[in-house]
Amino acid sequence: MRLSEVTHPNQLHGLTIAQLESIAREIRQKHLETIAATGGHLGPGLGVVELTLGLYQTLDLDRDKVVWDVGHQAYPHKLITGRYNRFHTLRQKDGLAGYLNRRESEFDHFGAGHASTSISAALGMAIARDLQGDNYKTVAIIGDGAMTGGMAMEAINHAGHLPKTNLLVVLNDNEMSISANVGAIPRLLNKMRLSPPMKFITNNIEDQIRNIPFVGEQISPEIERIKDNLKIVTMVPNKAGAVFEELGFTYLGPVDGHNLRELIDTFKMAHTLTGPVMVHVATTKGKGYSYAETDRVGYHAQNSFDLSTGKAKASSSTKPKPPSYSKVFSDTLIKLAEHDKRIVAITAAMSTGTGLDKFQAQLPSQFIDVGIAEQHAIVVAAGLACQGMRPVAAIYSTFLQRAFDQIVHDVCIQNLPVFLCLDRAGIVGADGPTHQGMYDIAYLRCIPNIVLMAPKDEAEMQSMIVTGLTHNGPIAMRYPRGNGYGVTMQDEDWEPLPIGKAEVLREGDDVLLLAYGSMVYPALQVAELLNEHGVSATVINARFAKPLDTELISPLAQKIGKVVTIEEGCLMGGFGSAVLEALNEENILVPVYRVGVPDLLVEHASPEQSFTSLGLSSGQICDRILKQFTFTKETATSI
Ligand SMILES: Cc1ncc(C[n+]2csc(CCOP(=O)(O)OP(=O)(O)O)c2C)c(N)n1
Repeated sequence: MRLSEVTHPNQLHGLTIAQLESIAREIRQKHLETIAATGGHLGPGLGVVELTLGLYQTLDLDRDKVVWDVGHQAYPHKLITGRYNRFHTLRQKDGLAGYLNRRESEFDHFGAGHASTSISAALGMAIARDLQGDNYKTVAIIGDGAMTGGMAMEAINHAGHLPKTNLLVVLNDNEMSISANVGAIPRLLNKMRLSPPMKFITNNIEDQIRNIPFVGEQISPEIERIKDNLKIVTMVPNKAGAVFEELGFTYLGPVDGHNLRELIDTFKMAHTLTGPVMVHVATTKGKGYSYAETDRVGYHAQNSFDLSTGKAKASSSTKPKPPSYSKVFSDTLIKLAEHDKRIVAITAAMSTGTGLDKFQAQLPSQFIDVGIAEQHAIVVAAGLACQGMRPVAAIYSTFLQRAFDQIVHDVCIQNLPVFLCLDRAGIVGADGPTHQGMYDIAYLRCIPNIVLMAPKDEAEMQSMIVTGLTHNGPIAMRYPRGNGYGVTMQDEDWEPLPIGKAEVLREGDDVLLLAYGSMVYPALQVAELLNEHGVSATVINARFAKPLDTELISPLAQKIGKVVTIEEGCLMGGFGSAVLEALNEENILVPVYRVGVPDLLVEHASPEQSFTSLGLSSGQICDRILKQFTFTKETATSI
C-alpha cells in the first residue's frame, strides 16, 4: 500500500511491519519535501513517524480518541488521516493548519498549539466515556518538553487518582524542548531512558514456535496468548518507571520509538491494562534527516529551505535586513545587565525565539529557563523582585495568557517591579489563532498598578527597556514578530521615557490619528495617503496604553473633533477602548473610529495576507477613514 492510498488510519490495520516501514519512508519524504517548500515544524514530526503508525495500527480511529500535545509534531497524523492530497497547502492561507484543529478533520479530536494540555483533555474524554457507558480508548501523546508544564503534572495527579479510568499516556521523549529540555523532570526522564529497555523475550519465543515446521501456523492464537502473558511478567517490574508507578500509572518502557515491532507490541499490551498507563517512548528528534538530527534546535522549525543542503533558500533581496525586535531586545538587555547584576532574564522554554539564547551564553548566572512554565516564570520573577532584583520575563504574548492570575495576584496586587516583555505581540502569521498575540493589551489593561507600553521602532524599544528597568512597579512592553525599520540606534546611554507621555509626530486639523506600537509607522503612511485626498491628520505615537496621555490627547480630540485609534490587537478592551473610556470619562463626545482586530479568530496566513484580510494595510485604513467620516470641502481646502 502506498501512502497516497491511505485515506483512513484504519487502513493500517493488518499491514506487515515491512509495509508500515515503507509507509514510514514515504511519510518522511513527503514531510521533508513539504516543509522545505512551505516552512514549518520539521524535527518534531520526523521523530514520531513510527510512533504514529505503530499506535494507529492498534487503535480503531472511528471510535478511539487521540490527543496530540501542542500538535506541531502531528504532520504524520495529518498524512494518514485523509489530508495527503492537501498537504502541500500546509500553513498557507486557506490551507491545512500547522496544528490540529477540530474543524479541519474528524480525526483531530482536540485542537492545540499551546503545550501541556493533552493529558487533561484526554482524561476529560475518558471520564466522559465512562459516564456515558461507552468503551473507546483515549490516548494523550505528550513530549518531554511539555511534561515540564504544570498542567501536565496536574493531570497526572488527577489521573493517578482514578485507578479505574482507562487512559493511555504516550510520552514522546526526544530529550528536547525547542532547546535542550531543562529541569529535574527531564533529568529523571533521561535516567529512565538510560535504564535497560523493555525486553521482548516474547517475540523470540513467537519466532521460535512459528519456525517449527507444520506447527507454527496451527497454534497461532495460542502463541498470542502466551506472548501477552509473558509480556506482563517482563514489562511491569521495570524499575525505571517507579516514580510513575507510585503516582498510580502502570509504566511501560523505555521503548525504542523507531522500532515498529516493539511499539506495536507495547501499545497492544497497554490496551489490555486497566487504569492510567504510561508508555515511555524514546525517539530522535529529526529522525531520518541528518541535518535535523545534528542540529535539533535549528530544525525544530524552519522557514523554507533547500532539501539537499539543509540551508535556508537565498533571499532575492541583497539589502541587509534590519534587526529583529527580539535581537534588539536581547542585545540591549545584555549591555545593561553586564553593568547591573540585579537584572535577571527569564524565559519559559523560548530562549531562541526571544533572543535570550545570546543572553544565556554571555551572562549564564543572570539567566533562568524555567521550562514550559509561564505561570511559574511570573511568580519566580515576583520573588526575585521582592529581594531587590530586576527580573525581566520575556514571554510571547500568546503564552503569557497562561499567567494571567500570577500577573494579577503575585505581581500587580503587590506592586512589584517585574518587567514583562511580550514578544510576538500582534499578528504572527502561519501559526494561526492559537499563536496570535491578540489579547495582551486587553488582558493587561484592566489590572491596577501595571504600566503598558509599546515602541514604534527598534530605537524606541531600547529607551523602553531602560524605562522598564527603572520603573518601580509592574510594567509591560509589547513588540511584534519580525524586524524593525532599520532606524539609527544608540549603542548605550539610553534614557528612560517619562511614563504615560505620548509623542506628536505630525500635525493636521481634520482628523486625529492615535497609534500604538507597531501601528505608528503605518499611521504616518495613512496620514500621507489622507493628505493626497486633501485631509490633514495629526498623528500621535501613544507610547503608553496605560496610563494614557490624556493631557495631550483630550484637548486635541476636542479641538479636531474626529478621532481614529490604530492598533495591532483585539478591539475589545484594547488601546482604542482605552481612548474611548478616557474621552467618555471627561465627557468629550467626539466620534472615535477604532481600527484593529475585530471579534474573530485570525486564521493562519502570511502576516501580510492577515493584515489585508483584516483591512489593516495603510491604504485600507485610509479608505476606511474616508468612508467613516465626511470631510467637508472647506475642511479639505483649509489645509
Ligand atoms: C504554553 C506554551 N509555551 C511555549 C510553547 C512553545 N513551544 C512549542 S513546542 C515547544 C517544545 C515542546 O517540546 P516537547 O513537548 O518535548 O515536543 P518536541 O518539540 O520535542 O516534539 C515549545 C516550548 C508552547 N507551544 N506552549
